[in-house]
Amino acid sequence: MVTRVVASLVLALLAVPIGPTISVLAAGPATKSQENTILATPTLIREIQFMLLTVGIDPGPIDGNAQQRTKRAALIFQERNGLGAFVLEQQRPRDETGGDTAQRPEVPDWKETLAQYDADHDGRISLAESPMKNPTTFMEADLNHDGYLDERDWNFYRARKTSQNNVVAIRGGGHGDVTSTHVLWRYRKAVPNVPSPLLYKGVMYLMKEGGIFTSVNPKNGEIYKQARLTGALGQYWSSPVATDGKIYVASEDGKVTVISAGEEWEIIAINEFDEDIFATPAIAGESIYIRTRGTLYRFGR
Ligand SMILES: [Ca+2]
Ligand SMILES: [Ca+2]
Repeated sequence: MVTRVVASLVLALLAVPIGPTISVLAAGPATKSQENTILATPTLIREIQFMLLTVGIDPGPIDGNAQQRTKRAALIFQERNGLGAFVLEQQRPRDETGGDTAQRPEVPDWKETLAQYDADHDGRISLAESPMKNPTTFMEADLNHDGYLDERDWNFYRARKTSQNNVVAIRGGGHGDVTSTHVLWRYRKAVPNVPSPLLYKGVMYLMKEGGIFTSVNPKNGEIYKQARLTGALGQYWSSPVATDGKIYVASEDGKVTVISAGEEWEIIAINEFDEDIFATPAIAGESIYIRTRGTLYRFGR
């Protein structure tokens, strides 16, 4: 029985296409020199979690989330079975909005869309006619929820899909369209999707997914320093915060990196938590609060 389960887990692990490295985790000793990643859907992760539990390696909750304990358990399993060390990662749904310059999708205008997809020529696009494979995408685009996409729906959808991620500095004041008069600068590379920029003591900081940290001159958008946070790569959802000359960034993998603030920032320390972190750390008085998936920590002097 156990042998069969082990064999099926081996198959499950090996059957998953191995994508390019999206993060290097230090979840266990076996991963230090490995950069390979298994991208898995929640269903497959749940399956793997269940099988890990069956063979006596605690994967944490059977919830389809590739969290720290699951990743670690998968590594232990691989190590025990001489499978190499592939880090388990959650396959994220494709981002439907915007992107860096090179990733922008092409979306035809309304006229072209009608010509291409309006099969019954009623001047609107039904779900069946639409090029959207995911019904949720269609429903989100259908702003007035009448079950059809009209020109207004499509123009919103198109604007959202083809929007370009950028940081824009805009001078205050002005009326109406101030694009040509008040836009001071734009910055387009390595722009974070979720984490907010941080402005601290005259320097702006950007925490980009993958672990790219950038200090920017807020006066002209020029980069002072851009580098990977070696040892704390991976996904970032929380925003950087700062106090007392130091910046704190928390990765999904549960690594909180302390960085010396300044144009030429440096990593001071990387602290590892056992659980995923999605929340931005909070600073209140002399305390820093860090919330992981299941625990709230307070650190003080
Ligand atoms: Ca139609
Ligand atoms: Ca509609």
